[in-house]
Amino acid sequence: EHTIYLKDYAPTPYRIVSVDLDFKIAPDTTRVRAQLTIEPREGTEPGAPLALDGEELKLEEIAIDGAPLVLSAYAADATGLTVIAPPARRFVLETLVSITPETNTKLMGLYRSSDVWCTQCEPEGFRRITYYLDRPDVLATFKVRMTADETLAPVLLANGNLVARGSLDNGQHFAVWEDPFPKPAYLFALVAGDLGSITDTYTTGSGRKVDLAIYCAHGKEEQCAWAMDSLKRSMAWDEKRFGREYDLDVFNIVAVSDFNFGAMENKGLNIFNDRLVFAKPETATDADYENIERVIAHEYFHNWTGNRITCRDWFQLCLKEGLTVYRDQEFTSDERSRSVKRISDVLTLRSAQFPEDAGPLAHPPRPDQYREINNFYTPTVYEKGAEVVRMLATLLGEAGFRKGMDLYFERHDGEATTIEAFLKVFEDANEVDLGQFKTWYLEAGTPKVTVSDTYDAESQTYRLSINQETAPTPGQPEKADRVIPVAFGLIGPNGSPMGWKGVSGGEVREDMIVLRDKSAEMTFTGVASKPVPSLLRGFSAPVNLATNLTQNDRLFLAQHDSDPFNRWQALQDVGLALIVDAVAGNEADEAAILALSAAMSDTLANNSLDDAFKALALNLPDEQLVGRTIGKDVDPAAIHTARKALLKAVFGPLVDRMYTAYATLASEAPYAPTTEQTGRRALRNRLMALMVTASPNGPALAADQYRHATNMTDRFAALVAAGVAWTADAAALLADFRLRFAGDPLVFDKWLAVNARAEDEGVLSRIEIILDDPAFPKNNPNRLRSLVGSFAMGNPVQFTRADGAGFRFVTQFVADVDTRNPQVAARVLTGFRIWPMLEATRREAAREALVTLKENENLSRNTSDILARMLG
Ligand code: HT7
Ligand code: ZN
Repeated sequence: EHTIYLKDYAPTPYRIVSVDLDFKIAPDTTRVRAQLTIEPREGTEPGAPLALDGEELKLEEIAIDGAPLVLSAYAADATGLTVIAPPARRFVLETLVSITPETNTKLMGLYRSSDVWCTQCEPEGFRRITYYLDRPDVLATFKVRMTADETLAPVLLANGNLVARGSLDNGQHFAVWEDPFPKPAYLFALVAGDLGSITDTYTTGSGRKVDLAIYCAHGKEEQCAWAMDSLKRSMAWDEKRFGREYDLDVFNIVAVSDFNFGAMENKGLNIFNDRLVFAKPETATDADYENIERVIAHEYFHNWTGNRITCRDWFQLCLKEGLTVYRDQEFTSDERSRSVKRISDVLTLRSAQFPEDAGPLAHPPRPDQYREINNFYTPTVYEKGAEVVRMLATLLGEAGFRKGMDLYFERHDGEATTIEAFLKVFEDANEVDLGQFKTWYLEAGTPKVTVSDTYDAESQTYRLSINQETAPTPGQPEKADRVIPVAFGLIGPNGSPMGWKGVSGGEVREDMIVLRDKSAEMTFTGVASKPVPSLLRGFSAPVNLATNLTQNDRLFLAQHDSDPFNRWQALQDVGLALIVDAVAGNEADEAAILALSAAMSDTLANNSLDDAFKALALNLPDEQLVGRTIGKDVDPAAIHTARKALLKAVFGPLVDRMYTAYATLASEAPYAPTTEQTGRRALRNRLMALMVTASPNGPALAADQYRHATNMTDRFAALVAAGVAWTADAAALLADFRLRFAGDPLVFDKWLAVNARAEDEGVLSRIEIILDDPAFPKNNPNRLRSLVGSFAMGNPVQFTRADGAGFRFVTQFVADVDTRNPQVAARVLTGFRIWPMLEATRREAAREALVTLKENENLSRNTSDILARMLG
């Protein structure tokens, strides 16, 4: 199979200057007439062939400067169209193709979702609409004319500004849109359908009035209010924090029901998976509200980081994605609680990216080869990419980082550029050398940072030795040393921060060690008593940290650290060590369990901590994290048992206190997705979930909460607690939920996900019954991912059943879905990435399922690429 390498990058021999598209949209067949104004680049050999991309297109006409081409002047096949000897000057290539959006189940290119025609072009969908140089370094201005039946498609949208519209004969109408900003084809979008909308306006800092609209299925309009509110706050934030204003007269968002991803940042016309637009208190949870806010912001922020400045090639994907995730994280931190956001982001990083980086699919944030680019929209490109940008900000400081960003926007506006250019602006703006820093972009794997300390009372010196090690990853046996910012502080015996007189032996700033070598040994003088070090504050680098801290040291940090992230981390570390110990069969450290229980109790009672923080703290590390910590011969069932037992031991003694707090936290206030209310509900629901495990009365409490809930956050939390633990009421609650919200597909997704995550043995057969129902929507990515994706990613014990039934179910599902939607199939298959770490029986069962899938000769490139890498 064909591999594409970064080292082979070369500009195209021809440029496309401008594009004129004319869409005749109609059921069954849509015709696309394209007039591409093309010119040879300087240095192109006169008459060199012009190779355009094209897939599943039926070519009906082709002409250059108005003259039809003879058959021998071009060649068309399944991957594109070659004009054999084009003019050696500027010319207009005109093609007419027909396409069939109705049968497009891949959801790339132009397709039909619930009767609405819509597009998805990133990364390589535009070639399914017309013949084109479908790559991000070809930037052109687009003018789009669309014609459709006025009843079927009263709404006609494309990128940019509306320049004309009107009625035609036979019930047809048309609209013309023009986008003045040159853009790559992946940012093209079009929507045609019968849609409702809400509208608003936003005035930018410099006084430009922007018309805002969100389009959706009729009847859902009032569920778009939160998305609109989030959009306006995003626009204001990007002006304030990054000095970036919006640049067109309109900004449109469209919600569609069938979408392969979360959302898409098409210029002036963002298209969204409707699950990331619709919200009302009865059907959306606090987490849904926060997710909508985050993704609306993310897509909006792409207008500058992605659209105005785009990627030269797809190897540079994290140039726009990592940076834009960093920006959306900062937005949420500024709008809500910074420490809570940081903890949540690190939880996501550890549960999604760390396993990727430690397994067969590991790749650098900027890969240097790929077979299928769709398989690189990964947690590494997005979340680790954001961590790398965050480290830049940490190392350069807020002002230095902003100077670099300002220079980036100034220097590269209108360009398709690279990670090298991005790093260069920070070097130039701050007069620093980021040569070593670049390793973060080029190498895969999570470094392990090991720290140990010693104290000498007599000389009042304190020593920290620190070293880094990154294990080999596929294709990268050798690893270079990285620049690692380790934010830190020393804490004295009374719990207060502790200073020092002098330090030698390493690069130590006021509150940060910068490790550049394999190891460093730092000596702090004038340290009056033995401190406890608080290391990697705020998770200042995406690494695994190992220290010689004792359980007591950690409990001390949990109580005294001024850094909220490390307070949280310390409690998690105490729990982690206890679970790992239990799985290893060691005798329980009763003293540590009691101490952890007391620390949890103190956390609950501490009035200076906010509720959302407490909700995160009153927990034990998840089972997958425990598995990765153990690292090999992992038995997920044993981990599950050990974790459950520790939950009981730690929280059992606190049940009365938890119940009192639970009762006190109840609120009569009308639902609002505010930070204050969200935190309160998060803590109350966390306590409820803990009681389901730790108290005999827990299951009844959950059932009671489910029945009396007045919003989806509380109702769903109870359903999850009961459903995942598969309590005696679980089946009845699920049945009620299904009926109560019948007809709402997004609530159906919630129901599917709970079904998929149930921990009991019966879960797999119940999933099969759901999936085999002829009424189950077999082509909708949201439904498929909620059911099967949740099973493969969110039910570690049953997915990895020792008899292999979980593995076989998923590979059979992948083989089936792959024939219709390869992107969904390939993504679900990544659930197998943990297989090499499993104990022998499970490992062999997983391998067998994967090998059987590989025997299927018709697999898509998406799925066969994941499969080949998975099997190594
Ligand atoms: N830039 C967008 C990526 C995306 C996408 C990728 C593959 C297939 C379908 C897709 N839809 C959207 C989304 C983002 O990161 O903002
Ligand atoms: Zn993005």
